[in-house]
Amino acid sequence: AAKELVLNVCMDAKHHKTQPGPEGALHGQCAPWKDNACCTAQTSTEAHKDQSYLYSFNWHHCGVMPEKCRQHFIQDKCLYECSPNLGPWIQQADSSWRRQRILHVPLCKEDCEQWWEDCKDARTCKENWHKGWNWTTGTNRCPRGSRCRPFWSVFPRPADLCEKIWSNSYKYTQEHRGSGRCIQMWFDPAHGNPNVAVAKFYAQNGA
Ligand code: FOL
Repeated sequence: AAKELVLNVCMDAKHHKTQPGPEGALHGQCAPWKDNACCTAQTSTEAHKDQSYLYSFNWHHCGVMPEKCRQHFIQDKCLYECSPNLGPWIQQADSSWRRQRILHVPLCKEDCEQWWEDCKDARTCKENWHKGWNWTTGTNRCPRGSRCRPFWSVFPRPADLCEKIWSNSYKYTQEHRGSGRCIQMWFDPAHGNPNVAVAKFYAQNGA
């Protein structure tokens, strides 16, 4: 009985709906979640903007982020804001801006590796993007003493990127897309949402 409590839920965070449900239309890369989502249409639109009101977060803090890399950050934002299938990994966060967070979501190997591949030449000054920025201008800038370096240097392996950038929201796994054992950031909604079965599996077998 306890396992149902973590299925089909939204985390109690900054912009999430209290319960998942259909959203006529979601914007761009968030569209796959429209039949059952934790994000509103407005949040899905904001997830595509460079300096959205969601977190005032600037992807271009070390020069313009290449488009192919930016798409992965948009997809990460869509999964984070819209997915109703992250329940097994929701934890209390009790930070200033959210009561709950996700921890150790098992990301499919290919999704992590493609993210790293498409971002390896982008630049950043920080390994953990949750903390330690200079916010004096209202958006995040590199803190004193940090230097802009390529992602391949800040995150030598794909696991370093996927795990460290959002404080272990994700866990890098050896599980493959379509296996039912890992969460996909990218999916084709024509075949339904593959993460429904993944949440069920981990609710039953332990996250
Ligand atoms: N994507 C995923 N997968 N997991 C996440 O947890 C996640 N979180 C965000 C975006 N995408 C995500 C939210 N991003 C700050 C910085 C980034 C951010 C939200 C807030 C921020 O205000 N940082 C302050 C510290 C704030 C505090 O902890 O009190 C800083 O010091 O820079």
